[in-house]
Amino acid sequence: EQAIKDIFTNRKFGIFVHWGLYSMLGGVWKDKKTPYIAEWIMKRSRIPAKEYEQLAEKFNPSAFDPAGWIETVARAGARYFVFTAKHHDGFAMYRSKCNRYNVIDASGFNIDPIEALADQCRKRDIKFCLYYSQDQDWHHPHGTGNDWDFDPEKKDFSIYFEEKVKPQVTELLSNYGPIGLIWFDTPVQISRRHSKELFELVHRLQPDCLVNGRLGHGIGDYGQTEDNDIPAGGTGQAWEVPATMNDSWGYKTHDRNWKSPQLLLNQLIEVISKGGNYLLNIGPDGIGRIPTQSIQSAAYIGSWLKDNARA
Ligand code: JFZ
Repeated sequence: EQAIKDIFTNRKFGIFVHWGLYSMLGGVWKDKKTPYIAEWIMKRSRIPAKEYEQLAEKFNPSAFDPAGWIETVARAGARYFVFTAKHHDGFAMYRSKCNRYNVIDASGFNIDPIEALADQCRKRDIKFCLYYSQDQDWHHPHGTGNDWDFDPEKKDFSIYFEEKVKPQVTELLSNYGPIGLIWFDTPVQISRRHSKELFELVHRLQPDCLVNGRLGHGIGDYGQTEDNDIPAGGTGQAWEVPATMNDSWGYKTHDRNWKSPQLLLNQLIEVISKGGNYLLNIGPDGIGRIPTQSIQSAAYIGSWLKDNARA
């Protein structure tokens, strides 16, 4: 109740960040530009896991600036922040002790982005939250979605769930202080029993951490609309609209279809006036730079809020 009240009554507006190995590709693999959302490039281009893994070795985001990123979030007037701890590619963007395929152990980079971002959020009273792909995992032999390296017939979701999902969600909820909400996504294979178990695990570790509506089987603490989709409202339930500034979540070099700052502000006002929360995405590039358009839109929204909305 308190948690719902905090994020869905008081905070209302969040910034989402999709950042991972896919950001290094910007939607381009071997000179071929993917027409799809850029964080899906491993699957769309059927990149062998062994080859995709090599991106980790080259991961060295010299422009990663946690204070600057959260400055942008604060400037936008956003009051919560959701970061991709692990997307469908299976790569953990934090120090994971239970799986070596993570930013500390598999790359030369020695900063834990989650630790750094959580610290910055705490300093500015921005609620720190995480995205975790609990079902699709294209790197784990038993995760969902990779049928070019691993035979789906031979998969056992429970193995992946026990050796990766539960331990990683446990780490994430144990090592970084209070987490406002955890954003699960694209339930496909996950059974009701597994969804329920994960829901209970989250609440056992952090009773105040909310679970979004994409864990699977209708389990969760609040509703999720389709991406960029704004419902009529009036349900009395907490709901959230995830939205992008262009047509991709992960950084995509050739996506120039940026929504104008005015349009994004209109969306935010429409969603919030109908009772929802607005979660607006930014996709920094592989070295950690936030696209100029995103910085400008964030500043535009924030200055309007400052002038027109009373806290
Ligand atoms: C998912 C992810 O596959 C995608 O990469 C991104 O992280 C996005 C935020 O979430 O994509 C979805 C999931 C659900 C819907 C649309 C895209 N939906 O319900 O319309």
